[in-house]
Amino acid sequence: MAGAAAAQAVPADLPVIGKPHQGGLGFQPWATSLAHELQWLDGFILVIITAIVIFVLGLITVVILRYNAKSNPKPAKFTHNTPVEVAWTLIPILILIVIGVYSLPALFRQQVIPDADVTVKVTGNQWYWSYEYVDSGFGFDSFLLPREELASHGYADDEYLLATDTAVVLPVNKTIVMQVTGSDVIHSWTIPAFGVKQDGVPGRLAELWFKAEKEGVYFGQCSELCGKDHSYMPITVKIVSQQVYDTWLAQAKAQYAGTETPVDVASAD
Ligand SMILES: [Cu+2]
Repeated sequence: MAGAAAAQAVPADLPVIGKPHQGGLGFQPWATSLAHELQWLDGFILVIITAIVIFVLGLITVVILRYNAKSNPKPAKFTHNTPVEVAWTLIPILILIVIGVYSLPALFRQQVIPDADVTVKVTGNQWYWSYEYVDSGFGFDSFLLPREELASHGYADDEYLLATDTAVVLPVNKTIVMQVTGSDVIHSWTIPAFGVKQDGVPGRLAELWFKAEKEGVYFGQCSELCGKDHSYMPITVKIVSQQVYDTWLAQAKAQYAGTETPVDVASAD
């Protein structure tokens, strides 16, 4: 069957990297500089807020112990203390500036879209994703794999609700730009390990970019509540070597030629 042709170009032993784990608390391993940066930023801000929480708890403890009615029967009556007020205004401003100095450049690196090596338009539909390889003139839809079809597509049992029948295949270490939109309601396309998430809004074309540094399988899920099957429209991305990508691309062009799935946003109901 021609349908399996392109998928066969992708090695079956691709490591699964971007996947949630039972009981997991931290981030998925990062696979792009964007994800690395935002995970670092998360740790950095965690240190700051932990220090603030400990400091405030300390102050409250001092007040409880030293200024309760028993140990301080005659309370002071003053209402202002200028040096303290200046300090509690300036110090938070300084903390916010420090956070801004590190977080704003990270934000700009996500939002300034570089020139793409590969551009893919992704459209959220109720309830599946459509992908168009706009440089190559083909596209395909991507549906949730039912439990009983996971094994035949090379996925593990616990990848139910993550694996799709057709995966987005992209080359490693190349700048990928995803143009994200929606055909009916707002959806949101994300791959946590890439540090990207973008709402797909009907009538608008938003963009996100990433450069994945590790070959592997990465999963995401629609992240904007979009109706009754919102939880059943996962995202599967396979990052492969340029050589494998070229083979896949040639076969995908043949397989999906003429099945481009342009979305007429104006007529969406
Ligand atoms: Cu959704």
